[in-house]
Amino acid sequence: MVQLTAEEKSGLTALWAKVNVEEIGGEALGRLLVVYPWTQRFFEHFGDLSSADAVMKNPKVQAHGKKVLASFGEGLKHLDNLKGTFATLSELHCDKLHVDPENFRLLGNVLVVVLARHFGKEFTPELQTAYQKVVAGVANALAHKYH
Ligand code: HEG
Repeated sequence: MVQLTAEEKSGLTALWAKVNVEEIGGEALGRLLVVYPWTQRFFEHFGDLSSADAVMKNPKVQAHGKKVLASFGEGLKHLDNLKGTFATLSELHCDKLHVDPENFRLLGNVLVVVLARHFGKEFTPELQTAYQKVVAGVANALAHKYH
C-alpha cells in the first residue's frame, strides 16, 4: 500500500511526464549493476559487463533498463492497485527468473538517486519522499507473489 496525498500524486505524475524512460532506465539499471556487482549474475547473457564503462554502454543493459522503467511507469498509473498490476511480473521474477526480491529495493533506491541527479532542484524533498514511497510500494508488489 502506498499512501500519497493528492499533491504528491500530482507532483509525481508531472515529473514523470518529463522522464526520458530510455535514458533514466538505462542509467538506473547500469548503476545497479555497477554498484551491486552481484546483480550481474542475472544478466550474464547480456554480453560485456567487464567494467563500469562497459556496463553503462552495453546496449542490452540500456534496452532492458528502458523496458523495466516503462513497466515501472505503468505502475504509476495504478498506485491504488500495485499488487494487482505487478502480480504477473512478480510470478515471473520468482518462478522463472529467480531474482531475489531484495534487488527490487536496491533498484528503486538507485532510481531515486538517478532522478535526483537528473532533475536537481526540481526534485524537491517532497517529491523525493513521494518517489521513495512509490519505489518501496512497487518493490513490495513485485515481491508479493514470492513463495
Ligand atoms: Mg525485471 C525481465 C520489469 C526489476 C531482472 N523485468 C523483466 C521484464 C519486465 C521487468 C517488464 C520483461 C518481462 C517479459 O519479458 O515478459 N523488473 C521489472 C520491474 C522492476 C524489475 C518493473 C523493478 C522496478 N528485474 C528487476 C531487477 C532484476 C530484474 C532488480 C535483477 C537484479 N527482469 C530481470 C531479468 C529479466 C527481467 C533477468 C529477463 C531479462 C531478459 O533475459 O531479457
